[in-house]
Amino acid sequence: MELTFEPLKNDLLLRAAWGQVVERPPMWVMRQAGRYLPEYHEAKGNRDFFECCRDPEVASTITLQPVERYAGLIDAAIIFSDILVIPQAMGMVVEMVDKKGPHFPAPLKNPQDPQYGQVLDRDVDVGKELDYVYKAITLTRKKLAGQVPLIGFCGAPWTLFCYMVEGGGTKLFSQSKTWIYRHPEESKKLLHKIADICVEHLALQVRAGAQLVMVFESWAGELGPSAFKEFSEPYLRHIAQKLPEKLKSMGLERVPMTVFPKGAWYALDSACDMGYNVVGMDWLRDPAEAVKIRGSRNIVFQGNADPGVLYGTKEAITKAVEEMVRGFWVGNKGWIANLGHGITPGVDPDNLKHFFEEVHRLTKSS
Ligand code: 1CP
Repeated sequence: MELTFEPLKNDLLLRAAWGQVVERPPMWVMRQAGRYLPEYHEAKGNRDFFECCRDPEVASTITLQPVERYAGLIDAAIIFSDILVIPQAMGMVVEMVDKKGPHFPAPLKNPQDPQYGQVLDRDVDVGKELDYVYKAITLTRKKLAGQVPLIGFCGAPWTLFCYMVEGGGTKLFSQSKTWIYRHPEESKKLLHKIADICVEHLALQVRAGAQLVMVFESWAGELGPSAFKEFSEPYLRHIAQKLPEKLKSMGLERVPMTVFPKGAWYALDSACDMGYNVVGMDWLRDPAEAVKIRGSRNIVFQGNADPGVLYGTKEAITKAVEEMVRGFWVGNKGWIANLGHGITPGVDPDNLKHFFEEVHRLTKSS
């Protein structure tokens, strides 16, 4: 059964993501609903992060904040949730420690850890475990009333695997590397299990009202080219292949799919052939070079200014936008303007406004 919502007044993001010629590039930024916004802190109060995710009213309010603040400039909303809801649905405890980030009190130590078997054997009822995400999406679609499309997302298997074995953020990735280089087969079993849950979670987000889905492979760049081929790419491909099949079986239309293999600059060429419509890119890649690598393929790029430029002057921001426009904006298609990673805490929200205005100014007449 397909839910119905008010028709979109601004469908620029969806047209661009399908590879169509558009009047200007759509714009949004990763982590746009978050800590740099004073209204985010106000809405969150002293509530726990995951408590906010689980409350559809709060989650939808926070999702809408950047859409309201940047009305007329921003072309998408992204549901306020987190990639770590999947490990939670798989039975793991994840806490969000203020100012520190995610913490798993009991990460998966090794394949002999009884928890590893339990996580693998568990029959996860995603619809039940993550029902609050779908409720938040449906409520957000209603509140958006067609202003802009709503993006759903999940973490990619390799990135989620890292959190599940490290127990939180890490610089060394020592546990993740121990797993893949000592226990490759056991690692792959877990990656496969996560990938199937990703498909299910994305499909249910689409059923609830998500109009584009994005897969965040934030730790792709921790893998070298051959390890990426072995431990990340197969699972990204699995998601891109299975999601449309799953949607079809549920009687739902396809939605555009984005993959963001952060840091895996060597994999750009193969990322263009993984079955996604949009490939997200960090700031280590020159836009014009990326366009050359893409060649004639009908793939859309998303990115890629250094998020740190928003700490800079207005002139520095303008220069960063000019570089993107020069490299990415060819033939009025193939680009969704964004940063190369999430917007960071401490950025002045007016600098993001300037970023959006400059994209607008530099592309509207071309
Ligand atoms: O506007 C949005 O994008 C909001 C939705 C959103 C998304 C897409 C949040 C809210 N998190 C994410 C994805 C996410 N979460 C990623 C992938 C994108 C990326 O690479 O940045 C990752 C790696 C996480 C894990 C996570 N959650 C971290 C990173 C920790 C680390 O290892 O460096 C952190 C700090 C969080 C908490 C979180 N998630 C979202 C917000 C707004 C916050 C901050 C919570 C707070 O302190 O209030």
